[in-house]
Amino acid sequence: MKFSKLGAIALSSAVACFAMFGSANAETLRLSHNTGDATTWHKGAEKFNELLSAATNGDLTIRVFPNATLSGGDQMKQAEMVSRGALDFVITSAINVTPLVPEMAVFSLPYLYSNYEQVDATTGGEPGKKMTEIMASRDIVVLAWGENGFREVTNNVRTIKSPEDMKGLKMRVAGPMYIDVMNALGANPQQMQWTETFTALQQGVVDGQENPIGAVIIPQRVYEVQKYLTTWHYSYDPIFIGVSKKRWDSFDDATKEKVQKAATEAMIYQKEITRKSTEEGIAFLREKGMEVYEPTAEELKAFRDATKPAFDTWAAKVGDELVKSFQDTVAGA
Ligand code: X2X
Repeated sequence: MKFSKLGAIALSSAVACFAMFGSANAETLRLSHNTGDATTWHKGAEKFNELLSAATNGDLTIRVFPNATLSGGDQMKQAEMVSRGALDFVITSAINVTPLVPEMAVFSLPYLYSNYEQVDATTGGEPGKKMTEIMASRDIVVLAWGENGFREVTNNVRTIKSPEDMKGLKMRVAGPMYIDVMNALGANPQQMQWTETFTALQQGVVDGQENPIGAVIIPQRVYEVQKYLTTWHYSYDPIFIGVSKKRWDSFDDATKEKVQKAATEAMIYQKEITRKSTEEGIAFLREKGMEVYEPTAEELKAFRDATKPAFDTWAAKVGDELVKSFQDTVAGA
């Protein structure tokens, strides 16, 4: 029988329908992160969605929720929600996971790293693999490492050139390890959600904060409420795309492969734009009126020495073996 005209119309409208609405299996998964929608974290998340939607012909899309809204604004709670399967995906940084997985503090131990080569040697090598295993044992599947970056200190009181300059400053910090670091420097640390920090700086509730230039300080316009920045590179903070084990186990092998590939590529992109923005960042911040101080090697050593007690406290919490594996890889990079 000849294919009827009516049949052809029915078929073409079915195709049109499919193109418009995707297949019957189309599913939207949720991704939470705890920075604003202009950051490189957010751009990385959107890239992940774009790549995954394309790879699955629209069967899987990711809805990105910035500012930790899905965990009621609590940036530390996101990891715990992913761990118990209440949230599909998360992009967050190491320090935010430490209440659940203390070992994650290894990355951000003060002055563990001096440069990106050392960072990449750990995230791309055995130490990164080991951390992925530890996270998987807490039901968070780390798909790829990205970058928050080297955290630099800003404040409204004075130029920071030495540990003495930190004395008495009221500093907003993200997590428990940074409280110990700030205490070692004689500052007055206060743990606060990132989403509340801009206002706190503006109103003088705190004098300063510390965050990476490219990923956070520039896109979240910290320069509008802070005068002094010192590039002390005291702590490196990676981010990652993580998926709940529950969700991951629900994917068939072909889907897992697509999710993995999209995450890997999205974080490569995110790292690239973060490093570029950081590189151009100091000039940009000076243009915006910030006073940027770049410490000498000797001045950096004074910060390193002063923060050693916090390093030791947290190295003990993380476990000597893990710390040593990071240090060995750093030394060989
Ligand atoms: O809260 C911060 O400082 C931020 C955005 O860098 C983290 O999530 C650790």
